[in-house]
Amino acid sequence: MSDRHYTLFEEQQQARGIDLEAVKKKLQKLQVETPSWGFGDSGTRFKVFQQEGIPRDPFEKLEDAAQVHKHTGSSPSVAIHIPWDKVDNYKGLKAHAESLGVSIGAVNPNLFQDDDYKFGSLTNTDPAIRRKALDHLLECIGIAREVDSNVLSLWFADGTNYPGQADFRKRKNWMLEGLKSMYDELDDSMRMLIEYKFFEPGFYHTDFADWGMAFNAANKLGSKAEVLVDTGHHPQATNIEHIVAYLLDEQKLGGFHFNSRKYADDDLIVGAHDPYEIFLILQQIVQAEEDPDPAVRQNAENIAYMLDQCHNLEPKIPAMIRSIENVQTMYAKACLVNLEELRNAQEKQDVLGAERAIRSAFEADVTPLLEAFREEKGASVKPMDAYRTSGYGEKILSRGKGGASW
Ligand code: LRH
Ligand code: MN
Ligand code: MN
Repeated sequence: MSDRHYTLFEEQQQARGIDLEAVKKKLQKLQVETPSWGFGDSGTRFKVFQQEGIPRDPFEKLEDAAQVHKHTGSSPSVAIHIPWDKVDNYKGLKAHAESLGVSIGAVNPNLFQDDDYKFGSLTNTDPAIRRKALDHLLECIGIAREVDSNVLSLWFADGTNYPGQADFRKRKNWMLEGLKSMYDELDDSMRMLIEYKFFEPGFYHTDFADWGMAFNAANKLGSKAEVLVDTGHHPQATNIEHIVAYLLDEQKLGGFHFNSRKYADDDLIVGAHDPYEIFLILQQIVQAEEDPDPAVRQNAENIAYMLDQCHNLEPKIPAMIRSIENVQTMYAKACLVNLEELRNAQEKQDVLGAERAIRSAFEADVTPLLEAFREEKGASVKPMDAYRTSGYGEKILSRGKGGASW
């Protein structure tokens, strides 16, 4: 993209009342974590296809994640999942990340792949299993300390398949009891994010089925507990941006797992289906970043942005790059809404004017802005192309097939 394109774009945006230098500063701050598990083999319940060149251990997953950061300049941390990323020496894993120019981000306990958790983890009727689940959560706090992470990201598969299978209220209380014991062990700098999902693997009820349940638990626990919104975890047509605005207003929005879906928890590349949805979510955040209330602004500044995607068919590293590009694109567009114009239209109850204020930003082509931003940052101007021609994809083929999978 030439300087001429950027200059023209800047003039057009200035005429709309938008300062592109301010937008670039905001883009600079946007950091999106990649998930270690998104670099491993994955699939559906029907088949996990093995790809060539998949990382064989957590160290190689970090190496692949570092490539995403190298080209996008915006994904400097990597979430880990325990025990998928279990190693003997977490300090060594941290040092390896640092040597690659990335760091370890959220630590995700795994309470869904052990036979003992068939009927629940923290919600199991058996106190010994509840204790085992709590011990794993505490182990993960210890791992977070070792890798210098301050985010514990919690998702519970706990749920049931049939009416009458379990006592909802007993489980609710066991869940809260376990989380409280975990909460009490967090360091002051740490926070725990509670992720909800309306179904799967439970096909009848899930203990944290929606944002209200996660929000209620986070409120009962205290200021170090917040809600995590995975964009794939809602019934069809849920207004996620409304949930996001509500949580921001309550200062309880802890983080995101971004991904795209058409039907259920599809874990596809961000923005692949309904890019307008991710734009509208990010637009609520941009509004909160400019809110007169400092508490709302502070929540907006502290959101942990993460990808949570699993690729069945496509190569992993470029899929991750595409998602980061798509988040950046939608965030850049969200920053192009003229908030004064929007507020004026809202005050005047000018429905069409307000809708136009939002829509006109979505329709802008932000390529010149993103390319200028990346160039200034020293990242690749065209991350996907740069990765494809870098030779890294060919180099890792020597790892062969049969890498890490879950
Ligand atoms: C559950 C989920 C959760 C898990 C991840 C692998 O569907 O979104 O975040 O940790 O997938
Ligand atoms: Mn998730
Ligand atoms: Mn999910």
